[in-house]
Amino acid sequence: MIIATAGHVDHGKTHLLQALTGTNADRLPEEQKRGLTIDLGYAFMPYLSATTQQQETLGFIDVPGHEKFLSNMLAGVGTAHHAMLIVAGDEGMMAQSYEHLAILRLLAMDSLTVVITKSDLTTVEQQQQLEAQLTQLLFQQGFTEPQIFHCSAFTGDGIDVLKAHLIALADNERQQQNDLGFRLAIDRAFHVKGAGLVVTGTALSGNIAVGDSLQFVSHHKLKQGQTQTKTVRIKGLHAQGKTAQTATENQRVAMNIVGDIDKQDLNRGDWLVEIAPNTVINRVAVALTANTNIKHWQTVQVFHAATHTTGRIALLEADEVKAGNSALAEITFDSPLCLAEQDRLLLRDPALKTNLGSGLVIDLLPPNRGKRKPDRLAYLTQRAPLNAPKDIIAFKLANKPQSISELTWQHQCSNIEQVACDQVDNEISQYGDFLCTSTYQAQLQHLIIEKLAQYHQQENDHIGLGKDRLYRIAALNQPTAIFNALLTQLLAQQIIINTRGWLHLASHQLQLTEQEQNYWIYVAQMMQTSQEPWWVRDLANACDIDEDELRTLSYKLAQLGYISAIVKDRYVTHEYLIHIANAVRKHIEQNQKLETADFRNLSQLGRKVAVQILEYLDKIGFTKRKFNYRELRDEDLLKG
Ligand SMILES: Nc1nc2c(ncn2[C@@H]2O[C@H](COP(=O)(O)OP(=O)(O)O)[C@@H](O)[C@H]2O)c(=O)[nH]1
Ligand SMILES: [Mg+2]
Repeated sequence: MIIATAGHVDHGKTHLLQALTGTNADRLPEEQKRGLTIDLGYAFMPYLSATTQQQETLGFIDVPGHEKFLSNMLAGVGTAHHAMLIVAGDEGMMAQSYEHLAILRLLAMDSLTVVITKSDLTTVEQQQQLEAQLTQLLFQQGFTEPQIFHCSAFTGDGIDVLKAHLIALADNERQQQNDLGFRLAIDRAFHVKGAGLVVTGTALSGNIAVGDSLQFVSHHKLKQGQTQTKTVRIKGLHAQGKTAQTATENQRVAMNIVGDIDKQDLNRGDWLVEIAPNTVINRVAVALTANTNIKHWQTVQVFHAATHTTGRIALLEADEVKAGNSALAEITFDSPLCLAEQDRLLLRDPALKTNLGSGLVIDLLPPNRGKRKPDRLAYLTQRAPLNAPKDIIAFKLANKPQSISELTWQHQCSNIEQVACDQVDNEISQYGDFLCTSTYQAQLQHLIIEKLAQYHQQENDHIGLGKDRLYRIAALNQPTAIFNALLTQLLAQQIIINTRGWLHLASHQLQLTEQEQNYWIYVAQMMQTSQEPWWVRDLANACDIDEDELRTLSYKLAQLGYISAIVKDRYVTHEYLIHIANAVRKHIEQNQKLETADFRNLSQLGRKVAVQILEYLDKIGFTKRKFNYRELRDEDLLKG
């Protein structure tokens, strides 16, 4: 376990840690000369655990109290789950005591221990008075069970009682979730003679052992838009200040690493992780807790773990959030952060130097559009109170199919399939990288059938449509792997039929009467006499059939897929279409594109009718128009 200190400058934080651990955490020469903490310091306290009956170690991060070094203070408390607020008994609460207390509240520390120190300088009455004042203040701030201790670093008064409390706290720490990926927020890097590069930091989650490999995520590289990570190997480890073979979450860790990496590549706030994000995170959705009034599009400083950036808050529900309230928001970063879901961001006003609030990350990939649409807000409202990864994953799956690789880094969890299957009542199927519930599959199949029926109603002169186009109208933005699998099922069940490459409902199947069949043989022969598409009127004249009668027959022939209307009333035979499609396919395969002039050459058609056919091929989704040329869109269509 790690406990971070907090409190006003000169209130005795560093001396208290020395009394608890014997270590002076002010390690920089300048700090020792000035007696002032500037950067983070570290100290360790060995103890015998009552639960494990083993020698364990409690780690401390000592932070500077001076407001000038607040970003260092935040890098310290940003990675710890437990804090100790230290207040000098002779001075009481001062500016940074209040400020740090607000930060600890906003970061939702698992525990807060309050220590009134320098008891050798105060009377018992003074101590009792301050304790009463603090109890009230803490209660107002939402700390319902404040633990307040009195001690002196000079006389040792109260140190043993405080120690016993901290040990009990460590022994009761929440059960570790060992299936999470290892994450280390780097705070220092240096060279050790003979060993090489060493980095230190706080392990936020997971386990690691000597010999393991990790991915180095650099904020500098993220800024340049690079998500590519570098692999490093762990040559040696220190956990909680001692040589170790393994290290685990909530420990201070020092690692001797090897890899294609130099000390100057490493900066405070960078990461060593087991599972790196595969995308740059520039914008996230958060559950916002406001500490002051917050306005829409306000500029903010964003602190995360041991790093920080600037950005803006987009409020999703109103133009302003009042102090003390919660709201849904998006935060856009000026430079990307390496985040996981449920990470907490501290938000400060860069100009006023106040704590604006905090944001709990609830969506790492918010949609580009419709961030304030009612269904999006409803989704976020339901998502916000969920805590455990298994509950969040179940919720996401109930909403839509999920990519396993995305869930893996979003939740830093390497056995997503297992978690998903254990949790969701609904049966889960896997299609490629996607997981999907049976309810969702049923919904999507239903939608495919519904869209196809609609299509039949609207385009009653055509038998059906190609797979690509059906995907676009029925399963917009859904994973193609799932769509393909479901379509295959529908085809196998003969709910959907594939006739000459056209997909249509089984119910949408016609048959020609004997007379119509005879007409069709005759019409088909006539159509073969010309390479040009036929207008119904011309065809009726040529075949000597009543024009209206032929028009009705043509609809039916088109529904059956024998002929196709390239524009209203103008038809080509299916064979002709395949012949044209083959020529187009071949041309595009050889030349990557097809221009109108090329098409006229290969079809030997006049300009007007050539354009009609080209536009028809676009409409059915065989080709796609770009500028003045065309590319293939669904090359499986019209194969004969
Ligand atoms: N009398 C007394 N002085 C203390 C005690 N703890 C710290 N101090 C003094 O308070 C000053 C600030 O202590 P320090 O630990 O550096 O405070 P920090 O800035 O909160 O880390 C130093 O001059 C210490 O000698 C204490 O328990 N009793
Ligand atoms: Mg200090």
